[in-house]
Amino acid sequence: MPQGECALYTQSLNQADTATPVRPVDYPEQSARFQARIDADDRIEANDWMPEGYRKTLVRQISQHAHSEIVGMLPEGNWITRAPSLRRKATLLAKVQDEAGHGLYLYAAAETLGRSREELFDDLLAGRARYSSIFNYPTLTWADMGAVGWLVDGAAIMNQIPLCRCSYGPYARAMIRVCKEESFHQRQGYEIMLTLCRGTPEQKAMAQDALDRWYWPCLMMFGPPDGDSLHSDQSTAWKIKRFSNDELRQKFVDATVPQAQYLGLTLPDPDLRFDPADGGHWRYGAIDWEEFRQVLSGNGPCNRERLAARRKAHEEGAWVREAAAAYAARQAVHKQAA
Ligand code: BYC
Repeated sequence: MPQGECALYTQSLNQADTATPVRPVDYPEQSARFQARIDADDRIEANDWMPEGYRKTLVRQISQHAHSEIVGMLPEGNWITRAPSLRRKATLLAKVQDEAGHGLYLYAAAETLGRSREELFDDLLAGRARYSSIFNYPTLTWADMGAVGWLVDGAAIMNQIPLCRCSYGPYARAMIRVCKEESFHQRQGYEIMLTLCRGTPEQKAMAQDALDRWYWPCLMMFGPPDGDSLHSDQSTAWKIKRFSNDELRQKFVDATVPQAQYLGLTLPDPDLRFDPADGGHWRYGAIDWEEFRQVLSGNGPCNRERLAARRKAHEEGAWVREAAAAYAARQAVHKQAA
């Protein structure tokens, strides 16, 4: 396959290249040529030369993203058996299955950078890898399915649309389909909220309660404030990131306020105010960054439960992996004999 045409879902990467040992230093001339390609908005492909820092940053971000999708199935999976109607159940089931698909595209994209899915998954199960803070919160009522779809998927879209233009081709291409599906997820969540808000006073109160619990953690999804962001400067120079954490957070708040108003719900932020400067923005109050730090340190409401659930699923799926490997080995023997 010629350079630059590496397809995402194949095993056809140039094996010699991916097996190249990690270089202890990057080469200044190659680095300068690489940066020039980035500056010219060229797409970097799996077999292209890249600085080790770029590779590592991408493996970190893409694998964290993949883990988020897989762990993110748990809070919503919790409600599949209790959805209030067949239509709601079918839609929620489809959404949760989509998240599994996103995880798979993303693990495949990370594999193009030379780390296997097994290694990445081991990192998650051993607690060495991160996944999004948001999935460490519980889903307590059916209204949470509305709030998660509307706000969590809404925040995900805000963050992921710019990733469709990320400099690394396989990641950017994976994001295109992910974003289309996230749009459907966001709408299904908003429609649940709308139905509850047009229902009985009890249903509307349930929607408000879900909004109260999910709003602030959703603002934290965008990462620490720009001044505390470790990776933003380098990731921006490499065009992995196109907007800063705070810029995306502001866009999200600006989009969410009118949506909440339409629902007749109140955002749980007494300091929220409209600022006409700079084209008009909704300025938000102080975020509790201590809560964010606690969740990242493993002390969120559901951190232990989430990892335990993933470990259990992994152990219970061992026989499927073994059967698939045995089948593949037998097929290889048949192929050789033919
Ligand atoms: N949670 O230097 P910074 C979804 C970490 S999937 C946990 O700003 P960066 C969905 C960060 O990793 C949603 N950790 O980092 C799925 C770093 O620590 P390390 C997931 C966080 O990478 C199913 C440290 O804080 N989306 O929406 O430049 C159902 C410093 O941060 C978080 C993605 O993964 C967090 N929220 O920027 C429904 C998108 N924030 O690694 C929905 C791709 C920060 O040095 N990822 N940290 O130990 C990104 O765009 C970027 O990685 C981030 C952070 C904006 C998240």
